Amino acid sequence: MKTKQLLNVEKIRKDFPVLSTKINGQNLVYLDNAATAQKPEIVIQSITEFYTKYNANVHRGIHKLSEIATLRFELAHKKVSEFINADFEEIVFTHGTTESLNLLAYSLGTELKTGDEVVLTIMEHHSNLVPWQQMAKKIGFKLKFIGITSDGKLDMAQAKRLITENTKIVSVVHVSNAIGTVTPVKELADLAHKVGAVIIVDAAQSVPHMTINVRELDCDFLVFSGHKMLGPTGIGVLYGKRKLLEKMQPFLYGGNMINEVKLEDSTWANLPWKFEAGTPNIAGAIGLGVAVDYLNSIGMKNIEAYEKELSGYAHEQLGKIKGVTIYGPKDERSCVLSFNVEGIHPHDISTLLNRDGVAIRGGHHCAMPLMKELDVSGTVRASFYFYNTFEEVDKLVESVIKSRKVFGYD
Ligand code: C6P
Repeated sequence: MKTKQLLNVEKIRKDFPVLSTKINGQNLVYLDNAATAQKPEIVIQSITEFYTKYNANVHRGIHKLSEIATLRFELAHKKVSEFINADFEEIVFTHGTTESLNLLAYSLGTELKTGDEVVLTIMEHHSNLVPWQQMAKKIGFKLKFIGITSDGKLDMAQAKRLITENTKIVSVVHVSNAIGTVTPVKELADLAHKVGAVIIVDAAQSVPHMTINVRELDCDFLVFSGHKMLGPTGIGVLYGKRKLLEKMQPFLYGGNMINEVKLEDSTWANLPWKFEAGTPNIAGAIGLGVAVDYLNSIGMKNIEAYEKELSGYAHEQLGKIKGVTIYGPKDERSCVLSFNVEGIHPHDISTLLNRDGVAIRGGHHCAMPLMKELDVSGTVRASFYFYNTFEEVDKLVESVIKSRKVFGYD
């Protein structure tokens, strides 16, 4: 086992109440962080505090509680905007990545016409595929897909061929939730901009794990979910370049997003409120702001470096087990590790690992086209976060070896 520790993980783990849970009499080994991350005590407390001390609606009442709630809600916007180096007006709160992508597919897709092309990758999560399919059927634009190379990287040679004068939108996953591939977003942004297209980045699996600077990436839109980065469920983010958000039509209409309403027509509020119709998830937003504070206190650079070591170690150890195939690239990868054990279905591995208290995900990971490309029905996926330890990787490895024995393999 490696001893190098870039973070004081033992201390960090004390901040996460759920990590001391026992499963089947064993210590929980939580390796399903790509599905959702655990929450530190301060995030949980911030939500309780909102409901116990200053619960009120935002942007409406003149009373004291509403004033506090509004200030804290807007502070959460500010924290998130600074976290990715965006301006305050460029951050819209949604319910999550899925809603952000639906908003973009609808609002941008409506502006397209027959013959226009939208370029995706075959690695997309269903939430960056199905909305585009539906809009393509309605509007008549075409979908094109960038494939992957035999070593699991995005096929950039194909990307260069597919992004043409007909391309209006490029929408790509930053880190594959299914095989951990990191896509070269800046290079794709340059290709898209050269032909006058906009680029959308699904950053659900990157924002929690690495420093994201939207100005450096030069992406036009970037979306992510709060719950994968220590925040609560039901809160997510849509970043958009100000000039593009200003031009875009709202997706949802109603209270909070208007400037003036007459019987026959209405005008819209300023950014970002134009895209936040109705009562928002106030507690969720405040919790996300506190999650951002927590991540900053650890340092995204430290998180990235530690996770690289940890998942590298897992890659190396799992790779030594007979019958194990690991998917995705060896380098330029994130801390999502997808594998299969010859002769054993991913769901069976998940069940056996659960007996040992090891929580992983088995299945298609909402990326069915990618599974088809890999010629598998699904994979076993261990996904790490900075509170995971090298001992937990050892436990995962032991448990996989044990599972093989249960199935009669030596
Ligand atoms: N992936 C996983 O186990 P929501 O559900 O809206 O918070 O996020 C959707 C989503 C979009 N893009 C990517 C790359 C994702 O990984 C996810 C969520 C989870 O992999 C649940 S399927």
